[in-house]
Amino acid sequence: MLQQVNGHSSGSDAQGRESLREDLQEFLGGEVPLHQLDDLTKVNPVTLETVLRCLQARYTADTFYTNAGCTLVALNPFKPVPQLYSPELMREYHAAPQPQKLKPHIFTVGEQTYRNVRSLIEPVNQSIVVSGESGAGKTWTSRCLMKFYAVVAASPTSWESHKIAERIEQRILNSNPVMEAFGNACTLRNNNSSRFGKFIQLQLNSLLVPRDHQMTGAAIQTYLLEKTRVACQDSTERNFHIFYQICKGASADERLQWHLPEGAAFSWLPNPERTLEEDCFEVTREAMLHLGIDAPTQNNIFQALAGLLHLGNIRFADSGDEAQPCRPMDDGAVRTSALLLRLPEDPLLETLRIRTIRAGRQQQVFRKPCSQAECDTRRDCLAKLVYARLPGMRLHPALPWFSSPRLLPALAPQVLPFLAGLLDVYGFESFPHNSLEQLCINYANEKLQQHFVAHYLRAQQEEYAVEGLEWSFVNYQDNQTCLDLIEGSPISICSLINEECRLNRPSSAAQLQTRIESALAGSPCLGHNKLSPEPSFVVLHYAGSVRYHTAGLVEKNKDPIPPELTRLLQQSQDTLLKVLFPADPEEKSQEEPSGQSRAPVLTVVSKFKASLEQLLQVLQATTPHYIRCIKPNSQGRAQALHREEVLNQLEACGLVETIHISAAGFPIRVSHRTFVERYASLRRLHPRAPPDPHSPSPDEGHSEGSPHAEQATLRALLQDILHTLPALEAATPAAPAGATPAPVHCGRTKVFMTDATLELLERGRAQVLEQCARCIQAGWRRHR
Ligand code: AD9
Ligand code: MG
Repeated sequence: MLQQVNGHSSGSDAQGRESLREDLQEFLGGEVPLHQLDDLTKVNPVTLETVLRCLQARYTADTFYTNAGCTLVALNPFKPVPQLYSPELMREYHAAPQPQKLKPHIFTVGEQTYRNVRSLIEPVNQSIVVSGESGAGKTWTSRCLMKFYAVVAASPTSWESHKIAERIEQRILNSNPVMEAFGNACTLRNNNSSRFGKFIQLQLNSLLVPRDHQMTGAAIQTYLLEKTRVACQDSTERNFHIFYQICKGASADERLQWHLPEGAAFSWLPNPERTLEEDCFEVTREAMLHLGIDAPTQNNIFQALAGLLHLGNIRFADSGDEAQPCRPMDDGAVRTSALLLRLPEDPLLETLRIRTIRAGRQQQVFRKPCSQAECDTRRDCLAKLVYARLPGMRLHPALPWFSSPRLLPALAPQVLPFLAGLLDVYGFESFPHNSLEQLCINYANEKLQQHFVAHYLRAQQEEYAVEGLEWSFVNYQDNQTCLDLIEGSPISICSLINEECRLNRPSSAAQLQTRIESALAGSPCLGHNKLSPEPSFVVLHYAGSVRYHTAGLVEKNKDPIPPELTRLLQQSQDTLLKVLFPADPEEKSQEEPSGQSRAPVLTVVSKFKASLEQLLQVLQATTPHYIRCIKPNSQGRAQALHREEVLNQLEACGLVETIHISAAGFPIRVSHRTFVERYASLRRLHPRAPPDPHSPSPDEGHSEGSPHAEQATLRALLQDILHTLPALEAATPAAPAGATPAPVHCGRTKVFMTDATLELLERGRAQVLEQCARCIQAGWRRHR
């Protein structure tokens, strides 16, 4: 069997290897059943297959969390597991002397983060990066961690700080349902898909006396809301939850007031018959109230949302004459939306249908009727403009720190504020049709993946230092090439799309495709674009390949806001819209300037890139903790783990690779004792020269039986065994020419080696056993 395993002979190598691994499972820690292996670095050897097998065994045993070195793997249970998130369990992890000794859990990560912040020797800002593909459980995980902090960090000593903590706890917990109602939607991949990224920073103040610390504030930074969804949804998906909530949850009076009769059809409300657990209007209202958004303001918000729904019903028909504006097909929709947004009806219609441009030396103002498509674009733009400013998504400007700043100075003299950040962004996604939104989402995921790999490598270097190993560089899969393709300089996908915006020239989707494909042809991450009916390009992301359609990409990247639209909203009589769109005191930029005098455009992509860089700077200044969410199946079914889907995710996120890196390319790690017990017999094969009588014996200077003496003896035996390796290698019958010597490192407590070294040792051991067996047989024969 070992000959096969050596890989020098047959095509059944893989099977041979596998069976050897199974045989060795016992020796390498296999006494522990797979489902009880808490840490994937203990799976021996670490391969995609063994990691998957371990995760599968644990999933079947309803164990959803597993450590993987400094990462926690979280399998989505797709079913309620309330006992896993109870306040009692939170307190248990919080109170444990060594929470890492408890079962792997997101609370271990939460507690570790909390303790690191609290460390008075060297407190460092911490962050938890939750990643995984769409629907894997990132938002769920972040929500539970916020609850955890609310429970464990809000145990203040004084009444005054108790009041602060209570307020913060309430606000933190209540921000979730509100942000999810306004920023999440049902997509093909997840019924509650986050359509924005969020980075929550909890301010934890270490009080020197007493040694305790409390949550004294929180800030939420949101990233790139997919606002196009307000006005444009795939027929199989839905708009943001909040629209369905108001339509389903409004009282009879409110229905009347908001013009939402039961059964009314709205073109921006696809799939209204589909009811989700997220459609809970009461929860959102209650949470808004806790956040300080009072009932009248809420009423204004919901009325504006209803106004947007009616706005979406406005359709235009071409007048047939370029000089004449398009006709609205339904006056009722115009009237109702104007009424609900408290806008003057005629200016609303005029703004949607007529463009004002300034041109010529005198900058004369011209009024140009819009085409039907332009009218639609302006209508959509108006909706996006309003939606993106509504409180709900924009919690941060209204409530920059949830705690009242007035209360903080009272604590100031003893306060050391540190931050624990929690990042939950939209997961990697690939749909049948992908546009700028997916490009940005996947770009963000590439950036986070790069941060993860870089950090992991660093962390491992530290571990080797502890084990006293000399660091030798391990190749790991870096996604820099893909990032270069997306954001690199001087030419990348982003730069090309931005250039199109800057030049402001008419260019077709097909031209953009050609430009990208010819300028970036050298990138190995630009996929082969097989014949596609629509202009597109393919990017080979770390998590899979995605085809991006180029139609509308440049326009979306410009995200132009015709100044007339803002001006129109400034005329609103609605108290909320008046605050959101204050009148411009200088009455500047009233008309759209002509093409030549256009100021440099700050594109969606460049804004997104800047905010990502800012985020990464924050992350780099923290000690990161990683939670990698895995989606067991794409149907959202409990107790179903689809091997292929999980394998893809494991492969994509480089989990196995990371575990390998964590073993510095030495996936086999055994304690000194285990190693000596198994391979001591090898010394018979190639005995070492007798020790120099003048050199000190291993246990010299230590009393017999002392831990030091035992350790020294072990080390001496270990060296003897390692000494046999070159001879074993030389005796390998078909060692490939120029094969590198079997690498092995002896750390302070463990021996680190590769698969190849393990095989070599095993072969030697088998030889010894064979020799022994022969001797015994010969002895028997002689005896008979
Ligand atoms: V996206 O990138 O925002 O599209 P997420 O955030 O990764 O995605 P989410 O947290 O929304 O996924 O989880 C998807 C669904 O899985 C949830 O709505 C729950 O129904 C389910 N889920 C996730 N984690 C758990 C859990 N720990 N226990 C039970 C869970 N159900
Ligand atoms: Mg989410």
